[in-house]
Amino acid sequence: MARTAEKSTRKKSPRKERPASRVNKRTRAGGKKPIDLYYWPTPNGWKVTIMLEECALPYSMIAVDISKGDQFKPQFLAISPNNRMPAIVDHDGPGGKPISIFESGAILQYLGRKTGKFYPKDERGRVEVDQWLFWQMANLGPKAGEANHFRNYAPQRLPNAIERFGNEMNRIYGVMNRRLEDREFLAGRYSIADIACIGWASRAERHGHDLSAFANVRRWLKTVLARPAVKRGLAVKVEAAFHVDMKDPKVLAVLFNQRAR
Ligand SMILES: N[C@@H](CCC(=O)N[C@@H](CS)C(=O)NCC(=O)O)C(=O)O
Repeated sequence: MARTAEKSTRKKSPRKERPASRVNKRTRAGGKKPIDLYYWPTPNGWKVTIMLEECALPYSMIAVDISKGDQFKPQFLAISPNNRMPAIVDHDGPGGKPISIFESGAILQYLGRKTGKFYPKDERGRVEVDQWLFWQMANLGPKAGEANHFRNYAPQRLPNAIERFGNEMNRIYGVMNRRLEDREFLAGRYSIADIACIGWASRAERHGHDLSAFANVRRWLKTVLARPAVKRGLAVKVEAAFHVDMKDPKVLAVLFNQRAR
């Protein structure tokens, strides 16, 4: 099982999760530095914690407090120029040299290639996975984000936006439900395409999306949530995230008033 530790991009952040020193001991003993994971506990972050746990790769978690603007710090932007987490640095990248990666889909593909797990090597199998991974990246994730925004955080209630993204979520879960009609997982076998969807689907009801009409999605969700690595991935917490007040104007300004800098 992989160990996690919270580092922080802020200098004096409290470290309530497992301390980095435990990871460093392991590093000295194992000879390899753990992967640095830049993370905040959200569905996009969980894609990577789940994959790291599934692959039993050691990693060191570095909290990116997106409610306070850590995502705009130069040292983070050097790794993730789109000012979004997750991102990773693999110190044991190609040629034994470090590599940094942003965009959760690219991270999943990289880790799949690196470990040979949850990402088929044959072209047909890989195309199956890629289609559903990109489907998640372009549909389930962004549309759920907008649906959540207009339902829960927008300063004005905009019925048309709420309806538009609510309908999209219904359409998207309908697509997923049909796909899962005659197969256990999105690309046949459990893969990074499933891993990309878990965090979103696990929060669907909480975000106000009704899954009752989508029996195949619910069956799939039950199966994936029963996996021990999925449980561990979803349980990677950051203490500071519990104290974010989504009504605080400063937090709303950081998250929802972004323009080119
Ligand atoms: N397409 C990106 C999306 C990542 C993303 O939207 N991350 C959010 C949290 S779930 C974030 O970092 N937000 C910071 C911000 O909005 O400034 C990926 O999949 O990696």
